[in-house]
Parts: sequence; C-alpha cells; structure tokens
Amino acid sequence: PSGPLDPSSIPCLPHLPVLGSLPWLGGGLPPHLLFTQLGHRLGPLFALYLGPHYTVVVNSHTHAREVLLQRGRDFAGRPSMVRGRGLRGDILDLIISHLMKQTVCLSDQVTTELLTRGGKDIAFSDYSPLWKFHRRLVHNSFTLFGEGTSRLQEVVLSAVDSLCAELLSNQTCGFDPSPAVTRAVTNVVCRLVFSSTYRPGEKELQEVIRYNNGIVETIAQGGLVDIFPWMKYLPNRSLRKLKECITIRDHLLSSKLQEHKESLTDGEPRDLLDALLKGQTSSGRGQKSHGSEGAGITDDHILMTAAEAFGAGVETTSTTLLWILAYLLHHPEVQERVQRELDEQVGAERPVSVSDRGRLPYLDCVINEGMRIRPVSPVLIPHTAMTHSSIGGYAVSRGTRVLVNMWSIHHDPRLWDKPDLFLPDRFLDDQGQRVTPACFLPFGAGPRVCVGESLARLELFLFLSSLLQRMSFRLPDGDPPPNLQGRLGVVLQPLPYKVIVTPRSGWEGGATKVGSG
Ligand code: HEM
Ligand code: PLO
Repeated sequence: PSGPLDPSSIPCLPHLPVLGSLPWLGGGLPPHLLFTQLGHRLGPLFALYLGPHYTVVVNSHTHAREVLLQRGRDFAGRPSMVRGRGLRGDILDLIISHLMKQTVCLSDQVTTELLTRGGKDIAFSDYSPLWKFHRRLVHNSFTLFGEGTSRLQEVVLSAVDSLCAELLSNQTCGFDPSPAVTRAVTNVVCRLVFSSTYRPGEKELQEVIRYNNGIVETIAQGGLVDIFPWMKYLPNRSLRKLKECITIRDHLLSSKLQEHKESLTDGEPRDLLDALLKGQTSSGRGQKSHGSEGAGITDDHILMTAAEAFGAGVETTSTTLLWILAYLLHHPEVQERVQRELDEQVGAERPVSVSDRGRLPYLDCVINEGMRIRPVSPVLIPHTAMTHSSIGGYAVSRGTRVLVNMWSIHHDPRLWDKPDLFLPDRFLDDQGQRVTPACFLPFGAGPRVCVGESLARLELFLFLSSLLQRMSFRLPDGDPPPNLQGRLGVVLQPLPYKVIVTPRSGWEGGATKVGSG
C-alpha cells in the first residue's frame, strides 16, 4: 500500500485505526493553533494521522520553502477526491450513518467534490497536464487585465466609489461594514468574470452574495482541513442547502456562459469567461503551441473556474480588508499615519491611482502586516506529495498530505520581533525602504501560489487608500474594540464589529470630491 516509507522518521503523534491521531488532538483548537502548539512539543516538522491519512505538518519557514519552492513540483498535488478513500473510511461512514439515521455522510472532500464537479477547478484539482494548462490560462487572463492596468483599475475604482458613497451615507450610527465591503468586492469580481455591474441592492447581486454565503457556511462546517472527522457528517439540512446554493450558482453562471458564447468575437476578451472560451479553442496566444490542449477544457471547467474566481476573490479579499479595518480601530495612530502619508503624497484633490503605490510605502506595510498577523488561509490548502520526495532531510513518500502552517511561520518569535503585535514598521528597513522578509508568504509560493495575488494586492491597495483618503473609522462610543481572535470558517474571519465613519475634509458629499462635480 501507499503508506509512508518510514513514518517513524518524522516525529509522529500516536494513532489508532480509523480515528487516526484524533484522541491526541485535545480540546477543540482550530488547526492552525493546534498545529502551532503541537510544534512546540514535537518540533517544527511532525506528522499525525488525520483519520486514515498520514499528514506532515510544516511549522518552520525553511521547510515551507522546501515544500512550496525548492521541491514545489513534488508537492503540488491536492488530496484527491475520489482516490484516497480507504476501505476503513467507508466502513466508518456506514456505521456512523447507521447510528445517526437522520444524517447523510459527507466523506473527505465530498463538499469540494460537489463544489467543483469533481475537480474541474484550479484550487482543489490535483496536478495534471490539463490542470497546468487551465491554471496558466486563468493566470494569463488575469495578467492580461492587470497589464493594461487601467481597465482593472477602472473596475476597482468604480466599486470603491460606490462603497465610499454607501459608507458615508451612514454617518450617524455605528454599523457593521462587512455587507457593504462584500458587495463592493463581489462587484469587482462580477465585472472581471462576466462584465456585469450591479447597483447596491440589485437582485442578481443579492443572489450571488446569498448563495456564496450559503456555500461558505456549509463548507465551513466540513472544514478544508478536517481534523475532527465527525464534522464530516453534515445533517441532511446542510447538505440540502449546499446543493441548493450550488444549483443557483450553476444556473446563474450557465446563463452568463451561454450569453458569452453567443456574443463572442475575435477581438480582445471582455472578461474571464471570454478568455476561457478562447482558450478552449486555441492553445492560448503567445504560448508555445501544444496543439489541442485547450480542447480538454470543457464547459464544466469554465463554469467551475468562474465559480471559484468568485469564491476565492470575494472571501479572501473582503476578509483581509475587514481584518485591516479591525486593526486600525485598535490602532488609531496607524490610521492617522496612513492618512498623513495620503495627504502628503496624493492630497484630497484627486482619487488615488495605482501609480501612487510607490509613493505610499507605509500603506503597503499596513496591508502586509494585516496579512501577516491574520493570514486568511492560515494553513493554505492541503498539498500532497506527487512523488517520493523529502522535507528537512526526511523521506516523504508519494501521496503524503502536507499542511504548511503559515500561521506559525507568521508568528514565529525567531523570525519576527513581538510577533503578536500589529507593527507595520517591521516591513520598513532603517532607510525607510520597503522590505519583504522571505518568511512572509500570505499567498503561498511556487506552483500552487495564489493565482489572484496581483489582483488581490491591487484591490487591497485601491480600497484601503481610497477609504482612508475620504473617511476616518472609529469605534461607536462605548463599544469594545473588535475581537481579534477570529473564527475559522472557510477562511479565518474577524468576528462582526461596528464602525462609525466620518468624512474627511472635502469629502462630506460622499464619493466624489465636494465641488469637483
Ligand atoms: C490559492 C491566498 C485572493 C484565487 C491561494 C492560496 C492562498 C491564497 C494562501 C493557497 C496556496 C497553496 O495552497 O499553497 C489569497 C489571499 C488573497 C487571495 C491572502 C487576498 C487577500 C485571491 C483572488 C483570487 C484567488 C482575488 C482570484 C480571483 C486563488 C486560486 C487559488 C488560490 C484559484 C488556487 C491555486 C492553486 O491551487 O493552484 N490563495 N488569495 N485568490 N487563490 Fe488566492
Ligand atoms: C468560498 C465559497 C465559494 O462559494 C466557493 C469557494 C471557492 C474557492 C475557495 C473559496 C470557496 C474559499 C477560499 C479559498 C478558495 C480557493 C483559495 C482560497 C479556499 C470555498 C483560499 C485562500 O484559501
């Protein structure tokens, strides 16, 4: 069988059949904290059994760089949705569903299996030539939007304008900024994926947000990294809801795809759907021709990619923005310093643009520090070894699951001074120049690095700079500052909190500068 070559070589937690190391995992910590704690006891590299799966946990940044970069290809696999289900797991499922009559079992990866039509997406699909081609296609179309940054910038800025107007229309009382931020970020992704723009409150936009929330809630129950196998047994109700949401999503996206097919022209792609449709028939512009590789991209792949761009683009970006806002409420002096930098470098006479990025180093540090201290994806997405390989000199056999604990790396006191404090200055050197330490990897790295990184960075920059140029955020009187512990759903989220916004001088009228029309 495909067991590890020498499981005892990497310090490993004890384990039982079926339950794996579960009895040794103790009380209820989320995976990133649990693994950090176990790392203190077992060393930075250790193994455990998550149910039947031998899993290596990487808590140190040198090992993480081995897994993601140096031997990135060896570890670019994802847990397979169909393979890798052991007999033992099946028997366990049977017993449990028998005992719990009213429940339907959802075994490993079944939620993602449903979500992606069996891996026709990018994030959860195992490594294969078709996956590589597919990923490159998506990556190219993102850089295409990015290159003529003006279009991307225009898309983001118009969403920013409506967000600012919406926030500023609510100046009298404290409110939760999350729904407005989510709407704005969703709007950006809708335009990039299928060129639709929505006004706040429009039915289709609400529908997108509603089904996405439904999916997020059910997936979060199953967890991307199940350490507690019983969580896989979702009640019928949740499974039904998940399926319902996926049906709504697929219906909406199929009709967008149909419209795009009918109106596709030879010109520049209008959006991601166009780019994927074009990629289906050619092997991509400017690529070495691989003949009919594109033919492997089915309509299902296109739909799943579009769906994933939503999921990934909305959850991660809006959550990161909400984390940074939460930290700004804790640190008004940081907010003021960003605003001072904006006043000096941009002023209040014009909107911020991408070309200002180089002039706003402190803002960049605030964004980085937010992603360091609260990485939205604290253990990335599980990787698997595609061949026999090694980590830290230990043999690791094919099929081994590898979890890179970015949380512990981002909080390692040997790498960061006072890692639990929010100190944006740590991203500046003595000369006030930006530095990016090698152990800062909020987007992962290597063959599985986030495909949306440049889009995400552009959005974070334009959203935060525009918000802080135009308004200040503070706590409602008497409210405690936001809880910074967070809650791990499908991403690591802050708990809801309220803000009061006040327009900064010149922006009392909302999104557009007073007097500038
Ligand atoms: C994968 C972070 C925004 C699309 C990932 C991974 C991380 C990450 C940590 C997993 C890397 C790994 O498994 O090693 C983030 C953060 C974001 C962000 C922090 C925003 C602040 C986006 C956006 C998109 C996107 C805007 C697309 C519109 C993806 C996709 C993958 C991915 C498709 C899967 C890549 C693969 O498995 O090959 N992201 N992401 N992400 N991200 Fe992002
Ligand atoms: C979010 C809910 C969507 O309906 C589906 C979806 C697709 C891609 C997932 C995303 C969800 C959650 C965040 C993920 C993203 C791929 C990369 C991203 C996991 C489940 C990260 C950074 O972890």
